[in-house]
Amino acid sequence: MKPRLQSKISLIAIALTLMVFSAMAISRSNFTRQREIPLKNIQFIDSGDSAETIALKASRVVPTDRQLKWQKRELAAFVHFGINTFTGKEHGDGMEDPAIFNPVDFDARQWVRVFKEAGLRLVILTAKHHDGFCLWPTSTTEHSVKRSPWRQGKGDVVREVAEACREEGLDFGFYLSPWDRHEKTYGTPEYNRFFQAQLRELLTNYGPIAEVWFDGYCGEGPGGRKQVYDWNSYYRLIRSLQPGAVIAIMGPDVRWVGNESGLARESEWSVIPLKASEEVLARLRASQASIEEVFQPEDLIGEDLGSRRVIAGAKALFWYPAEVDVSIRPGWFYHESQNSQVKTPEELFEIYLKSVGRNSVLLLNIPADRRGLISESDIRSLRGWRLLLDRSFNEGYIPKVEVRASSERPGYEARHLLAKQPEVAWSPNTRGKPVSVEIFLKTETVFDCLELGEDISSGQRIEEFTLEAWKEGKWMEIARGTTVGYKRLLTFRPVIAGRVRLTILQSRDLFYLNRLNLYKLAVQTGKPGS
Ligand code: FUL
Repeated sequence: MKPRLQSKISLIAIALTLMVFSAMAISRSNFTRQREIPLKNIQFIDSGDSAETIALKASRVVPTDRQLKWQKRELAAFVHFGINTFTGKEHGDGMEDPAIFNPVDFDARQWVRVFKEAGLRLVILTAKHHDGFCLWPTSTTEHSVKRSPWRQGKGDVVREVAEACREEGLDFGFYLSPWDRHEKTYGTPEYNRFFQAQLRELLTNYGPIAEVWFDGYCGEGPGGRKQVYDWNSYYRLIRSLQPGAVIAIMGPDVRWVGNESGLARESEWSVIPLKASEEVLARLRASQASIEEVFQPEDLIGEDLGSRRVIAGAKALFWYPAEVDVSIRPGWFYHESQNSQVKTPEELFEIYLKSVGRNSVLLLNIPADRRGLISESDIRSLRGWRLLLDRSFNEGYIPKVEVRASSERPGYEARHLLAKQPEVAWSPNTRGKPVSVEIFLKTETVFDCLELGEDISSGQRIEEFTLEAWKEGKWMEIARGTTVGYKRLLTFRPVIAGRVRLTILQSRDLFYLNRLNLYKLAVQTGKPGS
């Protein structure tokens, strides 16, 4: 070889080596940067962020402590009770005479005992509905229990329910309708001060409040006036007086699932875009404002709120989980005529699968009747429902004897999944390709439901998975899903097998799976893959 050619070749070799090394350095620094994205309640997207970086940022959005506590309760009771209970209406017009409110056998302890027995862990009471009648002796208006014959005008429904909850170990929260058809100041700035005063009373006089529920309904008040609600002032007040309370629906902590029929989405993301102006986002990012100072509520009813396609266009991502509110009866309030239309235990079970089983919290409305009690028909359904839940998720649990994963990280081994509710999650050590875990059952058994869960204190990361059963010498797919989140239940036609395989086909980063169980349900759900 000629010396000149030789030196040319060595120059090219040096250049190539340098290129390879710098590419390795860049990819290593990218990797380090990605690993360094801290876990946060809000992540901001930069204009140059790739789809991969956005997915990584999404994987690092986590709930606040109050959101985590709220999610772990899974089940809550909603109680619509008030003037409508006595008029038979769903929406009062604010002209009702307080004298008609007289629940002669009122017993909050009966309510709470019934709810506790059903497994509900929080009670949300309609302290004031759209008609403006207050269930507590407020100093803000005369339109309250004070002017009713009940307990000679000395009663306080809010106090009795809050105390009964405390006695039984349930949490307490309230619904306070911003729309007020009785209050004369409605539709003027004065009304915001009136509403704040009502909030202040409820937030200071009744012990710890776990949830404040703001209805989105903004109807007309006296003279056809509409109110411009000063949401941010309400949020600030709640945070200052009850920092542990989540603000739901028209608030920044918990979103409305988008329907009142007990149905969450098949793909229910708790990480979704935070919509706000550039200026607001800049202030949030610079910690010059907090979320409660700038959050503007809106109804999110679209089918896809958080897929990669949706987050690709986001400027910021935040943790905003879904709550499913649905009534045990056709109406929200008690109507005797609907006693034969109370949802059956089977219907409630189906709702459970499609709400709690789809990464949401179920807020089940059980209205008190005119006596001030939960009626017998509703109690019967709740008891039947609890029986089905216990028979399915306790007696129907299929024991596991061995677990083998294709990939696992020290400290997050798949064997933890042998427990029904592991303390430690399984997490793989390989990114970007499918990983699977094989489960060996004690014996060949019939099952028809898969339960999965992610440790959401590390975010929601799983995007696609399949479940297969080992049948006649080969793997057969029996279920397929997208999101998991806090809890995912998938039902399918009964399968007999002794060995199954869960494959996580795609995730936004290394995931933390902390629940993998199989069950034989006490109810035939009919449809596969719900
Ligand atoms: C709606 C209200 O108009 C209903 O009466 C009920 O309170 C429901 C939970 O929210 O917006």
